[in-house]
Amino acid sequence: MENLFRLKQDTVPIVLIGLQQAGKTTLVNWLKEKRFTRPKPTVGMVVENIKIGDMLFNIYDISGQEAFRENMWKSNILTSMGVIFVLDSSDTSRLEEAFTWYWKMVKEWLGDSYSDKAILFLANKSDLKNSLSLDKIINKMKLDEMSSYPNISFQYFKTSVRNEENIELAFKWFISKIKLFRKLQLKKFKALIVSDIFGNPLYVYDPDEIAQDTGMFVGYIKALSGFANEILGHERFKVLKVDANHFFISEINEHVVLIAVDQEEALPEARRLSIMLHEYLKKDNKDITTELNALLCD
Ligand SMILES: Nc1nc2c(ncn2[C@@H]2O[C@H](COP(=O)(O)OP(=O)(O)O)[C@@H](O)[C@H]2O)c(=O)[nH]1
Ligand SMILES: [Mg+2]
Repeated sequence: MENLFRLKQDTVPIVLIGLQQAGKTTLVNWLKEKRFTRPKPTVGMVVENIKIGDMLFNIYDISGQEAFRENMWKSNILTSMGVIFVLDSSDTSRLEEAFTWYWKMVKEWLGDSYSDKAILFLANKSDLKNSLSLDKIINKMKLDEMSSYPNISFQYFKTSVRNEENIELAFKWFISKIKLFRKLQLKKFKALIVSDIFGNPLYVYDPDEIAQDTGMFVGYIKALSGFANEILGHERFKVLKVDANHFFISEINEHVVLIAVDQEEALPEARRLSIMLHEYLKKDNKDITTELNALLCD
């Protein structure tokens, strides 16, 4: 029997954002195939599972189109452990636009209540003659101000996917930060309920009786109806705040996973576990009880 032990490790949700044409998809392709490509524009969002070092990343490559930014960037960022922001350093005409969105993310979406987040800033296309120097980018993007966000680990690199400049180095830094956060976020779950889409429970861990009864739980499931507007690739999720608890609810195929955490900083870990549970439930063997008990109660 394949076990859920691997739930304790790996598969980390990461968001890749930036304006169109910055090189996001090219970077994903390089991570997958170690070669430089000329991808077609990304439509909506593409999710890729990519192994880097000993970590499996669940990378959300989100279209830079304006329509997607507010919705898709925001909700994915809040529930991810790290963000990679890609800038086309040769495109001075859109630097201002990149500036606006970058700081919207930091100030409005991450805010100061949010902790344990890594932001990797890539000043990409450094191989192009007209690309701005790193100093200029730091200056124009006001990157020095990132030091006033102690809860965000921030680092920038001048990169070229084309020449493979600094890509490995940048990911080395990123992975080391993510590993640190993972450790800090464990053990913050208050409840975990897995059900079918009708609310019939397959697994219930709820020592504090937060969900109280299945009826109430089904109520939460009903709240999922809003999902229709928030489909994120193959994954549908929603974050609700009820009293002191944050609920991460996700629906994939015919399963719903509901995780309650008392601190929002544990939401990325909730998302990570949810993704893995859904992957596991897709398989024939649906006996999750023993191993989830071991995971949550040890
Ligand atoms: N010269 C150069 N071109 C790049 C680099 N990275 C990506 N590109 C090119 O920039 C274009 C847009 O890249 P893409 O990944 O589709 O951008 P996205 O919209 O951010 O996903 C493609 O033609 C890429 O080949 C780079 O480091 N140097
Ligand atoms: Mg793309």
